[in-house]
Amino acid sequence: MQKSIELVKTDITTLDIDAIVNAANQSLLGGGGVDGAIHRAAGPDLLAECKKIGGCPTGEAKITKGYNLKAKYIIHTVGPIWKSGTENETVLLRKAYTNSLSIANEHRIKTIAFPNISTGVYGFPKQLAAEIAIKITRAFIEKNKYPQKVIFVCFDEENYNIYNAILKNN
Ligand code: AR6
Repeated sequence: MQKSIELVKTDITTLDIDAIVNAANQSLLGGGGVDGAIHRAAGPDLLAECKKIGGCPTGEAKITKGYNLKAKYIIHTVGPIWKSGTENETVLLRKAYTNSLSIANEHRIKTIAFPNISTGVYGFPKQLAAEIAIKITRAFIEKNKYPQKVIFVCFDEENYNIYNAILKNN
């Protein structure tokens, strides 16, 4: 199957696809932003499953069911908190994308959507985060059978314009 990358501006919880990625925190017990939206839409059974997992280190990823979402799975990853740029932030963001994609590959997930990990409360510079997300994803889907389609979901205009420019220009 032809691999593809798409860009949309929407609420990630509304997507009817195999898996969505959550920009979680290390506790995996919910929070604000996209994490809060996903927990609200998936329902309380998600929190119960997350409690059993017992947390997730920064840069790692864990999979749960999607519960009330249309998406069958949720891949929870923890992006880095941007501090000064000298605390391994870029390495950790690359790991968050790579580990999420690896879980999708293991579970033979065909279609997956990513939010703009770390670019909200965690303060990672948006342009740099988008370059990392796109570069890692392009390389991964070229080398692996799954996922076959990756959707980058932007919630704010600024991120949407940044992704659009990068995806168009190379
Ligand atoms: N659909 C898609 N994207 C969204 C949605 C949504 N419904 N809501 C927000 N975004 P953030 P982080 C975008 O702050 O920076 C949480 O409290 C948002 O515009 O959700 O990784 C966690 O529990 C932004 O571009 O995640 C952690 O404590 C992007 O999602 C912490 O925030 C990420 O913003 C993680 O911070």
